[in-house]
Amino acid sequence: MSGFDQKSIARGADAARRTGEVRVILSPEKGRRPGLRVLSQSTRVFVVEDKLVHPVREIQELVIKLGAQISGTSEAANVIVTSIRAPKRLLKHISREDSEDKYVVNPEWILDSAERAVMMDPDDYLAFKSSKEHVFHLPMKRGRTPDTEVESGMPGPSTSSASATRPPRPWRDTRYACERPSPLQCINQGLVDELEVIRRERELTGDEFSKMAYMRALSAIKAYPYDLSKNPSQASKLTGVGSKIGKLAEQYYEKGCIIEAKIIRRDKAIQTMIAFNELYGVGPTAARDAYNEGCRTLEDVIKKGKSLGTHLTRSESLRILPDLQSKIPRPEVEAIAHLISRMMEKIIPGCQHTICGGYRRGKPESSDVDIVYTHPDNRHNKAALHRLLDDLRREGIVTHIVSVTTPGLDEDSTNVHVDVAQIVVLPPISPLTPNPRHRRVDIIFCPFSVYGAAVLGWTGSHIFERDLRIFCRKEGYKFSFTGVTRLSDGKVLDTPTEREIFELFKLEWMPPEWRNCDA
Ligand code: TTP
Ligand code: MG
Repeated sequence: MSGFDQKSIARGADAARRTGEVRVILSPEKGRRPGLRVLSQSTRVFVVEDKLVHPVREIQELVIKLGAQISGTSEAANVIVTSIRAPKRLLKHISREDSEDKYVVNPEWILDSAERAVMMDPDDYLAFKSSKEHVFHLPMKRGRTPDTEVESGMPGPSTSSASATRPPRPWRDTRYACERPSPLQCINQGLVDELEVIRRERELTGDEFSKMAYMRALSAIKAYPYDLSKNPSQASKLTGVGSKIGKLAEQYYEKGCIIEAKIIRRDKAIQTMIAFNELYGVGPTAARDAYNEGCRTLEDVIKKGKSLGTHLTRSESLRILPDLQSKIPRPEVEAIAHLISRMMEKIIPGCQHTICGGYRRGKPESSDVDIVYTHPDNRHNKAALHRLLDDLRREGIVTHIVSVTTPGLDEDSTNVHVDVAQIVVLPPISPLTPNPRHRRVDIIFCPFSVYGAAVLGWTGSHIFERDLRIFCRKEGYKFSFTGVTRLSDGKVLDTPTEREIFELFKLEWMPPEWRNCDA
């Protein structure tokens, strides 16, 4: 049981003690994955030395050998290993909070995991019963009710289109998410939610490779319209699901959960980073950096100037934070779009618009409002959005303009002039919003010639968009919400409607309600 340098363990532990870092990577060769991954990489173990029968180094080495990490402090760990059976004695080594909130298990958890070559359920190895109910849970996906019973292939609760109730075509095992009808809630949603917990952890801890593997797998399962509980081994046969995630699917149907996801759900560090990540303007990397720099509350993050770009003052950010964190029900999305569109109509009559984003895909609640505008007469284009913002500000509807950009310089864009404004609005008092809240709104104004691309690009979901871009490259085009470029001659094609783009790419039409390829 060797190959691990004692000094590196001590160094990692010291570093963790100093920085309180979440991730302490202690593999023998930097960047190399352990050959045997029995425990998961998201598992960070702190070993309490007192009363241990085995030398602490041996236990630590075994933890690393099995693919998990050693934490130098109990604070940085999500599993605490101890032979102590008396809670009072344990409190000499770790805080009460850690003893109550984290998995505190006996060393047999590791030894049995090693012997059986599978991560054992820490709930079966608790050092003692905690008197406290565990309070940390990953927030469920926006607008989702936990454990909702769903009928196979029901796309979502709220769309008006008749196509919404039935998949547009029979299921086929295909590689690209944009070819697979994917409902808002699928028949195997419980499994998808568990895999999403792990995907999110990989995203927040910066493991891009593993994140992509979970993303592809959960997206393939999201589209699979048959009940996997009847045949769990079927999961690994789906394109995009490897044998490792296939095994996790089997574990899910055997045990009712994925053990790694269970540990992550109770991981306060991950919960905290998720909360940071949900702040406007804080990506997964910034969330991780903020945590590693010692931020523990949203206020800490805002004080560090990490949220909402640099456009709002600290006190402003804190004041409107609770509003921005709350989700927007569909009727309010519609009311906000109506309000803005009425003003747009006054500026340039004859404008067209589509409410895109999650709303268009049928989500019952959204975190923002995404509206794409156009006008058949191109003369109106350039000033339209700026005039709209002036009017909205004058009426007191816009409270903050976070950014106004004209994409075009980055390599993903065409040279087509498209304006994008990220704003915060405060709708007027009305029967629908007797206590109005600040809401985030993205407004896109594009030429009529690329309206289809803009609507398609802003409808999502993210995985749908990602695979759409890969799919269209295969067909000889580059897709962006600023237009479709033919790669052979660099020409930006006229795509005033979404359907033209599907036809161009030889892609079967996908109704928006069936583009929910993310968890
Ligand atoms: P979002 O508003 O970020 O996401 P959403 O509307 O799907 O969900 P919600 O607002 O409720 O959280 O973006 C809208 C769509 O635009 C998104 O589904 C896909 C597309 N999009 C990208 O493809 N890439 C991006 O970087 C962004 C910001 C959006
Ligand atoms: Mg949105």
